[in-house]
Amino acid sequence: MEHVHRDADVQMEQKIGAVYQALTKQTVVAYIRQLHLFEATENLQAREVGDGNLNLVFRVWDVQTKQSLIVKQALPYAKIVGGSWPLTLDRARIEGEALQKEAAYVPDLVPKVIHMDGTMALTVMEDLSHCTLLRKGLIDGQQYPCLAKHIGTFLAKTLFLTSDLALPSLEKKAEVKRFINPELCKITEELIFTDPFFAHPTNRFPEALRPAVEEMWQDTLLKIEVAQLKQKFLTAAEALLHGDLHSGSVFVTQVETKVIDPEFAFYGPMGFDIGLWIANLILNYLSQSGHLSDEVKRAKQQRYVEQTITETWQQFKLQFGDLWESKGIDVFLKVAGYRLVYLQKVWTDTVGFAGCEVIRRTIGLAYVADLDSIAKPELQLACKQKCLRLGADLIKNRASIHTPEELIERLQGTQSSDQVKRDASHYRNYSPGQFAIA
Ligand code: SR1
Ligand code: MG
Repeated sequence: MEHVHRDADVQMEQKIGAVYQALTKQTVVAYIRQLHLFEATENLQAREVGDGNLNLVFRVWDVQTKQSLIVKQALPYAKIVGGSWPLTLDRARIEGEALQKEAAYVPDLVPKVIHMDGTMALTVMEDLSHCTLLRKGLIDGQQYPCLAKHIGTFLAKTLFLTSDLALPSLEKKAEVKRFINPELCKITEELIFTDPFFAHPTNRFPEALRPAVEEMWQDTLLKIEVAQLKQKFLTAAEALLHGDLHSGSVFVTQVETKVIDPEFAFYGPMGFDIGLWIANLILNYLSQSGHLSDEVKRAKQQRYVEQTITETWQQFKLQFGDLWESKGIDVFLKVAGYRLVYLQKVWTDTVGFAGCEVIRRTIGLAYVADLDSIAKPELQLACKQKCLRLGADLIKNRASIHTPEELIERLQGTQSSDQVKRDASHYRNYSPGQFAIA
């Protein structure tokens, strides 16, 4: 009888993978069995562990040996919305190839790819369950001493070495072509650079925030600046970007940093990756009055986030400069002063893109736990109000925010206790219905 079951298993395993099908925790085990990645396959178990917006993520492990791995599979639609938002499966190829590309430059800072399957739109990779998702760690008030150095390194190497600064022209154009990613770029064009700045149905925010949001929608000067940032995102093929470098795309321990999820990878402006990274640190910073009520602890955690912003840029600048000297190929790289001008332009873009990300994470479709898990509604609204103000400030004034220190001054400016108290007491007058997300 048992051999009949085994034959049926084998037949099912042979079928899985022949054509695309979304995996379940049963079929993922059958799929993994046929790859012979585990020493033995009788005791495999699987669990869906994905909490992202787009994909299925399974952890598969051997109950006996504890050996484990991760299977990430693209669905033919955006999971956050459902079947009404179809989405290309090619993003799994992009993600796998981007991870391999990054591994060539920063092998210790990305998960190891074990297997890729274009038909099933999946990547099998190293299990990082011993790490914490950075967003969660930061919300919980944790600090990670190596983080800024690691992310600065990741950014400097991946951005410099994939750009025209380091690659011969034909090779770089071939990479632009390989990483053309129109459908995922369109998500960013809409969700970061368009919808939050207009009355669009994808936006989601509490009614009580409407006056502040509508005021922002009236701000023509802001819109002109956002339009220019969007234009840059649409056209500036400077380097191979991660494309979605937020704190939910980073796993950490006290000594390790792993950047995951580059399915949005494409050739775009360098400041976009750095800006998203800094924006998500800012979102955490601005949320802390909703999480840490102890003022001393909060001040300490905010200093840590400030340092992480400054150190990331310092590391990026330092390592980008070293690569400029050692790996640069364009003759203009030897012209005195060009490096400073180049980096200043990347910084200005960074500040503007950070502003757009802060705003869209506050009122757009893809919200963040930093803000949305703040339990007291009036505090959550006060924090969101600060995010809107600072986001618009960064976008409009990016050309006069010359350094991370100047950015941090603006960040600290949002914390004036008078302002926070004024915002919170203002929202205390709202009825419960107005706190609900529309
Ligand atoms: C429909 S996807 C929404 C967001 O999730 C991804 O992580 C990206 O940030 C995207 O903008
Ligand atoms: Mg993601």
